[in-house]
Amino acid sequence: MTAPAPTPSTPPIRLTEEVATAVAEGRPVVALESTIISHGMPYPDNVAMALEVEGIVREHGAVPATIAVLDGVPRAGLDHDALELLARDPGVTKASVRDLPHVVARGGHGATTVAATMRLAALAGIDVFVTGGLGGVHRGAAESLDVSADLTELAVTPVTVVCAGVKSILDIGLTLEVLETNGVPVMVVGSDEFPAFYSRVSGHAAPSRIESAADVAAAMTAARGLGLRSGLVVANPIPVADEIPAAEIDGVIARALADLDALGIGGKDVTPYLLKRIVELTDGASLVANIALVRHNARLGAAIASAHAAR
Ligand code: PSU
Ligand code: MN
Repeated sequence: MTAPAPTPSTPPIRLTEEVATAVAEGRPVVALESTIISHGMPYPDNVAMALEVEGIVREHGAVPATIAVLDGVPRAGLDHDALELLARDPGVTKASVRDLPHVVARGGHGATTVAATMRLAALAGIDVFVTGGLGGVHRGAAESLDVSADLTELAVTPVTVVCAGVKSILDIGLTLEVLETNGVPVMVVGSDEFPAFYSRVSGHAAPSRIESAADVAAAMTAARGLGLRSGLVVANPIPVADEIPAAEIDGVIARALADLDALGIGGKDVTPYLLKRIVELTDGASLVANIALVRHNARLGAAIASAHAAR
């Protein structure tokens, strides 16, 4: 039997010329996700945040590449119209890895989660990715088995994810356990404690502590040299000035979780519901903190991409 002739195929992901050139020349590029735009923040704060974060990445010497699927085509690098569509079109699917084939095959629009963005960033040749918060092991997962595909993707895709830790809507301890099981390096910037998104403290120790973007770049090089195929998590604690104290946010989160239960919401709608409810219950204070920490992460991510490109 002869092997079937290769079918002429289109590239799996379309890069803008700017992103393609930067990747080809080994210049710093930072991937950005799009579920945070479509399902993580209300309109129009979401599109304003997306544009501002791209600007911050540029100011800090890297090329931003926001990733999404549009009309069935995975893309790295989006224009203003595309960001606007993701921000306000209710027909945009929240796309994790398991959703990608269907969104692509039916020619739909998909806003990519951390997991799906990592997968597409790797296809595009981008190895640094900035977001706000990572998905993880949900509280009550012993019963529900609700564990974000972000964690399984981190086990198998070599992309560095800059985040502000994980929210206490999740079980932070179990999330760190699963990352450990999967061999994913977790490094906290300038703190001995793993951060809890809105607050700098979580009660969980940092698996490892680093001090600078250069330290992350060195760890990325070491991971590749050692043949690790996993991603790296860089947890960047929210700046002190923007923090919501744990004591304050914990009550809000408990209330949001109770409302989730009462409504019987499950599956992929859990995280978007909780984020929206927390914004409501804090009168928008959680949104202000969320945007502040994404800005902070964008500065660090651009510095990591620059330090890594210089190695
Ligand atoms: N956490 C946030 N904002 C977000 C998300 C998580 O603070 O927008 C999004 C990210 O895209 C993340 C996804 O990858 O939710 C996780 O969803 P799930 O738990 O369904 O895997
Ligand atoms: Mn889930």
